[in-house]
Amino acid sequence: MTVRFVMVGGFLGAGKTTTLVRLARSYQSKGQRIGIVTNDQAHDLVDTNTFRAQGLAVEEVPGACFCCRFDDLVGRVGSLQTSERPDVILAEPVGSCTDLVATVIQPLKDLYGGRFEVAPYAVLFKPSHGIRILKNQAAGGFSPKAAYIFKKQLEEADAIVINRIDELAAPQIDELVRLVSSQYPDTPVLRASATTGAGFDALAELLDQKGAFGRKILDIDYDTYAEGEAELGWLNATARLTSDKPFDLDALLTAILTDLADACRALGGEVAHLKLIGMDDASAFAVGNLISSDTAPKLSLPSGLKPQEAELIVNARVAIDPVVLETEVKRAVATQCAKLGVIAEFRTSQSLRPGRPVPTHRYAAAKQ
Ligand SMILES: Nc1nc2c(ncn2[C@@H]2O[C@H](COP(=O)(O)OP(=O)(O)O)[C@@H](O)[C@H]2O)c(=O)[nH]1
Ligand SMILES: [Mg+2]
Repeated sequence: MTVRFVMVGGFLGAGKTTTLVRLARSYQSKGQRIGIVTNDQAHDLVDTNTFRAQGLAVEEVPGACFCCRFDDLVGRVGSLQTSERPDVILAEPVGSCTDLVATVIQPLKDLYGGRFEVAPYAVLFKPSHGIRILKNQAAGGFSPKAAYIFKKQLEEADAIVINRIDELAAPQIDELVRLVSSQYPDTPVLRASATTGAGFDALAELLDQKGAFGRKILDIDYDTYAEGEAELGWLNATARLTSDKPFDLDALLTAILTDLADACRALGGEVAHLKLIGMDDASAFAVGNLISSDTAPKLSLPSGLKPQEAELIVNARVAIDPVVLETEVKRAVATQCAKLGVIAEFRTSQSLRPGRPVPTHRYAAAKQ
């Protein structure tokens, strides 16, 4: 039996995880079984835990992007097929990855056509950085090479989905559609909000289409791509939080995000995405996010929890030296925990610059 493979792309913090949770619920409401595959350059993913905490079956491909871990991707999907017998696989690639049509979609169609039916490739547009990048305003706070990745992600899309329309006024949305359409004239542009669900009927309809999709092979310079990706500092860490009295988990996550945002701003490093998940021992959880240096931290999934013990996972992607980022994360967590009488004991910590992407397969032309 073939399984529908739905991958949704987009830059760091564009709304992929939120979108996939919403799509998962929509497929489930139609009686379809789903499985999710997450992906990151490092281990201990906030996203994996965010999906799992919401009762969704998830496997992860850590350590490099799907394109460089293609066989792992197929293997993880195979595990989900055994355990979940899904009708639909939802896949979330790393938000700094591009060239996915040539390295993931085409190989899946060509080598595993009997197993997978690949959906059109939708890419989410992140307004907070995207408007500045498409208007060539100082690369949206990033370097021109990181902005290059952002643009390439949109170029290979079968459809560009302007996300977060709930935060924009109607004339701003219209202007944004014109901006995107003028630079990607052959690509349909959808308007959506992963938070409210606006535009999701159209997105679901698009993803159900069959035909000549996933065929836009990029003309891409891997040196620029690799250098752009390597400009981002990456930090994944886990910590055990303990206190002799109940503490406000939501307030703690917000305080850590605010502290880190201030620190990154002072260091001059644009935030691509900071995300935190705090989980108590009964699997209740809170998620906090910051998606750029000029937007406010947000508790995207508040918990109302007052635990005495919790697990904290921090995933940070910021345009600064990863060693500095790691130091700042540990300082911010310790400082904000101390204010609430909480002791933070770091268990794991991985900081890195993403390595040069070396895809397992790369199709120079579309075969399927
Ligand atoms: N207001 C608003 N926030 C959103 C929307 N989609 C995602 N977010 C928030 O943006 C942040 C990043 O979203 P996430 O799904 O983790 O992005 P990802 O990095 O692409 O997976 C989270 O705080 C989400 O709650 C949206 O449509 N509207
Ligand atoms: Mg995500």
